[in-house]
Amino acid sequence: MKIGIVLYPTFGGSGVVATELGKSLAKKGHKVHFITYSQPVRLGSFRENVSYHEVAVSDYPLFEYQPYETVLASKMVDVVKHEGLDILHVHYAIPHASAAFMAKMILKSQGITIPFVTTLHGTDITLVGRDPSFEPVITFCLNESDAVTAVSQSLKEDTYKHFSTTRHIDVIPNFIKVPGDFETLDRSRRACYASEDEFILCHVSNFRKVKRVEDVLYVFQKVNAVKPSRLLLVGDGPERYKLEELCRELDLCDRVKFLGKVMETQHVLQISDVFLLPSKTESFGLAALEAMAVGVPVISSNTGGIPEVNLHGFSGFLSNVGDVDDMAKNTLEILKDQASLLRFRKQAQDRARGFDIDSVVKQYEEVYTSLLEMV
Ligand code: GMT
Repeated sequence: MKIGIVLYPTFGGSGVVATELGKSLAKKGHKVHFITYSQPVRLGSFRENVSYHEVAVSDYPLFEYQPYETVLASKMVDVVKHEGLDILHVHYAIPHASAAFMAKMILKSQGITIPFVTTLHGTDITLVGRDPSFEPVITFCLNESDAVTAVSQSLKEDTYKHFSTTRHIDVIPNFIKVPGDFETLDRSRRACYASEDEFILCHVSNFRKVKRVEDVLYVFQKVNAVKPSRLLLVGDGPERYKLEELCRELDLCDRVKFLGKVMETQHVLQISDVFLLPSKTESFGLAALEAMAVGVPVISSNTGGIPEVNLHGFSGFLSNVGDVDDMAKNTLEILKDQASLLRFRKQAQDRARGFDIDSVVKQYEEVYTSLLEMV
């Protein structure tokens, strides 16, 4: 198949899922065309069956806001026509689904039929999408997409709750390639961040309000008071400055390291003992799955789709949003002795195996095939 993938090229979960999906489809022999405004961060170097088409928006002085959606739709038309695409798969509803609809209509007027799949990732429905200024467009796009997928059952239910649509939504979860047994992974860099008797707690996100990274600091403070530990914070975003201030207030600066945007988060995760994800809302929690895949148990909130990934008492623990006392208590339960930590590490990795990339990518291929059979 020739597949066009439209995505946000950044470190965000939707971009990571879209890029890894495209890479995996290309490995299976499909021709994959990424369409977005800059090279996707996880795409890496030159690879077979993969092309990247840049959407370049000119900076006309007339426009206060550049019309990205229009340029994107034009680029989709161009790539579909000249590369002979069979299907478009857009990740994140805004503005990718509406641009895809426009491209589809333009192509139809030229006698070309192209179905498009919209994958909902979370904030496009739970935060941004609920903004009344977007609602009519999103509802329309959900109804007009040839197929809609959501990354968790919880996101599917949220979509029905917030938008007046009854269209069918397939749940296709985030996925991961589990590397070898966690005990064989290289932990030598651990010594750079912690002494042998200290634990390493870790958090990875885009430091937006919804991630509640301040709770990570509060949990860390409580854990560190009982078991000397270090905290590694990966990522960057709007809350970073406030978090640095909070670190100073809590007198934790010498124990907390802000690592910034790290390309290969696996390297940080595999030297960690516990991963913290206290989000206010989270449609799936890809960051937690990435931690579990390298044998790191997860302390998380019990919101959105997280309980579909992190199993309470097995791959980690779940607490109510904001309940930092419970999160700290649960972290200490995991860290209480080596046997407990080892058990949780093994269980976390076992749980991650349920989201194996090969079986999940097959589910997307099935959606494509069923649409192409209808064309
Ligand atoms: O988590 C973010 O803020 C990034 C966001 C995105 O849209 O890129 O991630 C969303 O999509 C991921 C991939 O499907 C999910 O694993 C995340 O849970 C989801 N984030 C939220 O729902 C807050």
